[in-house]
Amino acid sequence: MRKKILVTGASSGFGNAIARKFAAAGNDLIITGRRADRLEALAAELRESAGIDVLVKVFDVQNREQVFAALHGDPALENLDLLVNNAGLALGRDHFDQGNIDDWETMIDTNLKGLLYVTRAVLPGLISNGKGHIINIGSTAGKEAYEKGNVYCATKTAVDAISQSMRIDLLKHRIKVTVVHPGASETEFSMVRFKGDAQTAKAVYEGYKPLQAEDIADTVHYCANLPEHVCINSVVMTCTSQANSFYLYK
Ligand code: NDP
Ligand code: 8X3
Repeated sequence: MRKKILVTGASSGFGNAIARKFAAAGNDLIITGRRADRLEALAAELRESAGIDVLVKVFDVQNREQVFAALHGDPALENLDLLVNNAGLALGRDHFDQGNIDDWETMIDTNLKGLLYVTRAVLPGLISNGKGHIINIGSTAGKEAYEKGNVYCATKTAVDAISQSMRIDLLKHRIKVTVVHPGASETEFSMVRFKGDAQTAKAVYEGYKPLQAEDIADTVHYCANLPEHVCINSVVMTCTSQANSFYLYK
C-alpha cells in the first residue's frame, strides 16, 4: 500500500538512505532538513526514478516557530502514515569538565527538543489517519554512556525514554512507536562531530566495517512494514565488530 512518510534529516546519512528505501517501495515522501539544495536534488531524483510525490520542507528543528510554521496544519500532512525522527547530531567529544556549553545546547535543542517539536507538530496528521507509526532514531550511546560522550549520550537516553512514553500515551490513537538504536555508522556524523576535521572523522571508521546508512534504512523499512497488530518497540543494532557503546574490536 502506498504510504505517506515524513523523514527528518533527509539531506544526508541515514535520512537520505531511508528516503531512498521508502521511495523505491513506491511511497510518497515529505523530506526535511536545513540544506535546501540537497533536498531539492533528492526530491527531483526520486520523483523521476520512483514516480512518487515528494514534498520538501526546509527548516531547523531547533526552531520551534519554524517547525510549526512548516508542518502544523498543512493539509499535505493529513493522513500521514509514518514519521521518522532522524535529524540529529553530536558535537565534540570532550571530558565533561572540558565540554563546550554551546555544543551541549545545540545537541539538546536538536536531538531532544527538535524531535519533540516535530512530533507534536505532525501528530494531528497521524491521529487523523486513525493509526500511524513513529520511528525515532536513538543510538547505542543512549543505551550505555561512554567516556567523553556525556551530553550526546544524555540526549539519546532521552530519546529512548520519550519513545517509551510516547508508546504508552499514543496507544489510544493506534500509533506504533519504535526506537532504533544504531552503533557506529559511516555517514557525515563524525565530520559534523569533529567540526570538519576529516582525519579524526575518518579514523573513527578505520580497522573494521561499520554499519552503513542502508543497513539502518533496511531496519526502519522492516519495522514499518509489519502487520497492523505488530509493533517492534526497540531495536539495538551494531556492526559485527561492535558489542555495545564501548566494546569495538579492531
Ligand atoms: P548525518 O550528519 O549524515 O545526517 C544528519 C542529518 O540531520 C542531516 O540530514 C542534517 O540535515 C539533519 N540535521 C542536523 N541538525 C539539524 C537541524 N538543526 N535541523 C534540521 N535538520 C538537522 O548523520 P547520520 O545520518 O549519521 O545521523 C542521523 C541520526 O542518527 C542522528 O540523530 C544521529 O544522532 C543518529 N545516529 C548516528 C550514528 C552514526 O554513527 N552515524 C549512530 C547512531 C545514531 P541538514 O544539515 O541539512 O540540516
Ligand atoms: C552515534 C554512535 O558511538 O558515536 O550515535 O555514539 S557513537
